[in-house]
Amino acid sequence: KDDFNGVDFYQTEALYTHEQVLIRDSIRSFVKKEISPYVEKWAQEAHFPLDIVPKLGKIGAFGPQIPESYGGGGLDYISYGLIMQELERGDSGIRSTASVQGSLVMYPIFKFGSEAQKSKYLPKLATGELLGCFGLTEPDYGSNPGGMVTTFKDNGNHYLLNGSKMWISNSPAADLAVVWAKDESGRIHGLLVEKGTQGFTAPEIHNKWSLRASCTGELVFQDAVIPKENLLPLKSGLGAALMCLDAARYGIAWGAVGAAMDCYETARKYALQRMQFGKPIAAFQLTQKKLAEMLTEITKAQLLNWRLGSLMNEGRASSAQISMAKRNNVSMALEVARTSRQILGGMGITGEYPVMRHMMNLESVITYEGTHDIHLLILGQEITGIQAFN
Ligand code: TGC
Ligand code: FAD
Repeated sequence: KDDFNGVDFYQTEALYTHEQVLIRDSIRSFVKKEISPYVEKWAQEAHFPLDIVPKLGKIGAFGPQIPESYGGGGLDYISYGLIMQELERGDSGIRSTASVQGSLVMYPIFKFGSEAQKSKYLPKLATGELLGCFGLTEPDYGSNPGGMVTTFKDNGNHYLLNGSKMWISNSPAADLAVVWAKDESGRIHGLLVEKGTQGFTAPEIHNKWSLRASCTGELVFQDAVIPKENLLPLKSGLGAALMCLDAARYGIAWGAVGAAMDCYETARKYALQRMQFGKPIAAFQLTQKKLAEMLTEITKAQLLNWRLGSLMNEGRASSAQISMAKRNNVSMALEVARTSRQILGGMGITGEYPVMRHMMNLESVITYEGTHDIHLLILGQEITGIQAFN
């Protein structure tokens, strides 16, 4: 039974408004009812539960920060963060589905799309009637997306798109892909590619040990026929794609804390029950050290998130601040998951407990949306003014 009741050593709840607490609690209840009872089975069977998509839409998990007039939740950034925290407390793959839909598909259409594109896609994406994906990474261009070789060219009344994208969350199940590709002059643009488009396929990537309850795939374009009205008209360049990443990375900074809280709580409860040498293992100093350090790191990450969320609400957060939070919190969560797994001993490797699943999921989370080291280099550039990527 999922009896999770939060981890809040520094009473951060007092920093939230009444509405933010209500939103958090409603997502927490949703996770207990719709995710926790099933997620272990989904992960063990590498099953993406497509029917969760409209349910996520119904609870407002898609585009919470997008105005209500465009189908979003019209919420502030702390509410958005708390939604991601609670979803990832359930599973990083479920949070991924929500991150991609809201921050990587709805956000670029909202920010860079025409009114016709917004009214055609945003309401259906918000309810989960349509599922989207975001294609930036390519087989040979991961950390360096600016080098991408996917291109499109003018072919009369439409474009022809050629190339491929790799590691795309949701892609095999998606109805719509936001794809980043270069025009004939080498400028990057976003294009909306619908499922069923001639020359377009989205094969699934199998045999993942991570994010097994989320589907991941490729996007393959062979003279794919893209109507001209599907180009996102209001911004081009790599910066447009990176703006979407900022929105998603912010959500991940919160989500990772959710996974860490679940691992910590599981380890704390287990340590109090598990007897060795005639005592609960929680009575040993080494276990207490592990628990105390985990709680300290979770608390620091919660405060970092709250402050970052406040800056986001004021429109004052920088990309480097978002990078610091994504990098710190995901790395923290992975360390908490590994330590929790040790506290659980052999039981820690089984699906009886959520810890190993979170740990394996977080290996993707520390890689996608910019790897741990790429975020360090973003911070290095911010500190020194010197770019050390190449
Ligand atoms: P660089 O020359 O630094 O920048 C190119 C242009 O972009 C502007 N810019 C930004 N704009 C908005 N937000 C940001 N965070 C920005 N960072 C840079 C920049 O000012 C410039 O503008 P302009 O007008 O001068 O052209 O670009 P670079 O090629 O040197 O690369 C910089 C680097 C390495 C930081 C960037 O490429 C990067 O972040 N790489 C990591 C790639 C990445 O994060 N990929 C994620 C793919 S999506 C994904 O993983 C989804 S997982 C989803 C899930 O399941 O949850
Ligand atoms: P590489 O870029 O090849 O990096 C390999 C290693 O080299 C890393 O440790 C990296 O830090 C290091 N490295 C690279 N460059 C430097 C440098 N300059 N200095 C120091 N070290 C460096 N992408 C999308 O577009 N959309 C998605 O929906 C999406 N979903 C994903 C889902 C999953 C499950 C996974 C695993 C990935 C997903 N990605 C997605 C791709 C993800 O963003 C990339 O995996 C990530 O950006 C890293 O790219 P790469 O895997 O090619 O690694």
